[in-house]
Amino acid sequence: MHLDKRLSLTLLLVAISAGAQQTSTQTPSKLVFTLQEVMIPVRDGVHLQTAILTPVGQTGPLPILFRRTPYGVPDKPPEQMPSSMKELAQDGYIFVIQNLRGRFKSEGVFNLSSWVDPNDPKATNETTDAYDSIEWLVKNVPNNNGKIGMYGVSYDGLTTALTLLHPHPALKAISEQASPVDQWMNDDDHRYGALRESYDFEYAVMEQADKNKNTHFDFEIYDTYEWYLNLGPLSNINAKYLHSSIPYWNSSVDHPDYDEFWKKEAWVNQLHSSTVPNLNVAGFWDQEDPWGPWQIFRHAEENNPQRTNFIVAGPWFHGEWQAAKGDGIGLIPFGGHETSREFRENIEAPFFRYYLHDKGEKPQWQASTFQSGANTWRTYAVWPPKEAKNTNLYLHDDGTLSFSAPETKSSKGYREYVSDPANPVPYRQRPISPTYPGGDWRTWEVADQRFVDHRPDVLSFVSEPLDHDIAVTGPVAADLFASTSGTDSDFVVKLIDVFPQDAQKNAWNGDEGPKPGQYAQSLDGYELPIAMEVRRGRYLASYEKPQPLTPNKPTEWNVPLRDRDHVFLKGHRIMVQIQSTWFPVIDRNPQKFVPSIYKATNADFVPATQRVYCSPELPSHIMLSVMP
Ligand code: PG9
Repeated sequence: MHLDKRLSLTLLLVAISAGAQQTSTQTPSKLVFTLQEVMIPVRDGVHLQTAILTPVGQTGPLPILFRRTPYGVPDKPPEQMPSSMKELAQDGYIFVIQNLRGRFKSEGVFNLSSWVDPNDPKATNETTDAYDSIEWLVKNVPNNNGKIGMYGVSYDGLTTALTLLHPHPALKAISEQASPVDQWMNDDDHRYGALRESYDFEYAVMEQADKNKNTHFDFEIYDTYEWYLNLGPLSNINAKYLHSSIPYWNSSVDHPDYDEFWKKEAWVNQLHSSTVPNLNVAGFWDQEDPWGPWQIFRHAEENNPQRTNFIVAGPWFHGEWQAAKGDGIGLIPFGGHETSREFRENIEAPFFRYYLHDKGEKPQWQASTFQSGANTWRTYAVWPPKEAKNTNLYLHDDGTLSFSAPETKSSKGYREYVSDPANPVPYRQRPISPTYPGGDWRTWEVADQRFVDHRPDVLSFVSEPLDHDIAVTGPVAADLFASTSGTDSDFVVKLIDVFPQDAQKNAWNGDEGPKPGQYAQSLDGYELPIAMEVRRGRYLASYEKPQPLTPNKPTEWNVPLRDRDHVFLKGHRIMVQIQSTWFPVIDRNPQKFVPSIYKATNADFVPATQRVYCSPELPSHIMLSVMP
C-alpha cells in the first residue's frame, strides 16, 4: 500500500489554531511568540513532546492555555498571529501544545482510546497524562500565574474533556469543542451501531499507519463511492489492504455490537457533575462529532450547583468556529455575520478572561446559539428552552407533510421502495473524494439534496409553503413506523428546509466555501438538510444483542435527530426524505440478518422492499421542539 503524505484540510485548521501554519495574506510582522520544546515526564516515566509558545515581550505572570493533540505540535513559532488565536492572545496567555503519548516524538504507545479506569491508581491514560503535565507546567514554566485553561477541537476537544474525570486543581476552565464521547453510539465511527465505513477506515489508517505522520490511504481511483462498492464486504478491508495491521480498525471488526469494549470507551458515562467551568462547543452541521458536546453538557448538568456548564452551538462544520470569519457554510450565507470571529471575540475570549484573568463577567446564559434561517445570535437561560412545545409533523401517503395526523382509513396508508445494496444511495454527490485531505468532506451535510430526491429508492414528503416562520429550538427526533421484506435493514431520515424558487438573492460570496467564480449555483429551490441520521434495524430491540427483524412487520423506529436551532422561514417548505442506504459514509446493511456484518459475504447482500407507514394507526412523524 502506498500512503500519501498530504496534510488534510481539516487538520490544517487545527494546525492553524496551533500556529503551526499561517495562511493569512497579511504582511508578515515580527514574531509574536518564542517557542521552546520540552519533553514533559509523566507518572510512568514516559516523556511527552511539548511546545511552549511564550508571548514576545511578556511583562508579568500569565495563565497557560494548554492543548493536547495527536496531530503534531509546531516546531517553530508562527510568523504572525494566527487569526484563530488573535482574540484569545489579546488577553495574554502562554500557549502550550503537547503531542499525545505515542505520537510524533512523544514516547509510549498511542492506542486511540478514551478508556479511563477509575479504579486503577497505576493506569495511565489521557486524563492522567493531562494531570501530570499540568503539574509540571505550573511548576516549571517561568512567569505563569498558576492558572491553566484547556481547549481544543475534536481529538483535542476529547483530551480537554477527559480532564473532567480527574481535574488538576490548577485547571480553572476548559472549552471542550466537538469532542466525541461514545464511538459506537454516535460521532466519528458509528451511528447507533451503524458503521461509518469510509470515516472509520480512513481515520484509523491516518492515525495508526505511521507514528510519525498523518497518513492518507492511497485510493487507486478518485471516486471512493466506486472504490467502496468494488471493495464489497467489509472483510475485504483486512483481507485485501490492511492485513490486520491497524489496531483501531481491528477493534471495530472484533466488536460489532455494544459490548464491554465500547461501554468502557464511552467515558462520558463516568461524568456526573461539572467541577471545572466548561464551555462546550458544537456545530449543527459537524460532519464528525456533532453529538458529543451535547452529551457532555447534559451529563455535567446532573450536578452543577455553581452553574458553570455552558454550551455554544452554531451552524458550523467540524471546527469551523476556528475559521477566520465563518460567514457561511457551503453555499449558505449567515446574513452578513462573521460567526466564527464573533464566537471567539464575544464568547470564547470573555469566558477564559473571566476564569483565568479574573476580569469581566460570568456568562449569564446556559446556552448560546447562532440560529440558522433567522441568522441571529440567541441566548437561553436553560436548554432546551422551557417555552418550546413538542409538535408533531406527520408524513402522508400522498407524499405531503403536515401538522395534522393522517385521518382517512381508505387510503393506502404507506409508501414503499426497493432498497438495493448493489446500488446504494450516495451520501453526497459523486465523485466522492477521499475523506482526508478532501476539503469538500467538510460541507457535505449542507449539500442540496436534489441530487437524490428523484431516485426511486428515496421517498420525499413535502409541506405546503409555510405561512409563518417556524423556529425549531431543542431536540428533534423521528418516530417512523416502517417495515422491510428483509430480516435486517437501515432507515435514514433527513429533515430538509426547501428554499423558495426566488431565493437567488441570498447567493453568497463568503470565505468558507468554494472560491469566487464557483458561485454559478443558485439557492432557488435549494434543499438544505437541517438534521439527518440513520438507525440500524438489528439494534432496535437491543444494542448489545442484535436481533433479526420480522419480514414485512411494521415496527416503530425512533431516530434521534439531535438538538437544533433553525428557523424555517415563511414561504419555505419543509421536506422529509427517507432512504435505506447512505453510502459509503454508512456501510451497506446486507438486509439479511447475519451474526456480524463484518463477516458478511457477497451473497448475504440482498434487495428488500421497504414500507413507510402513514396511516391513522401507524402515523410516522417528526417530533419538533417549536418556539411559540
Ligand atoms: N473527528 C476526529 C476524531 C476525534 C476523536 C477520535 C477520533 C477521531 C478529529 O477530527 O480529531
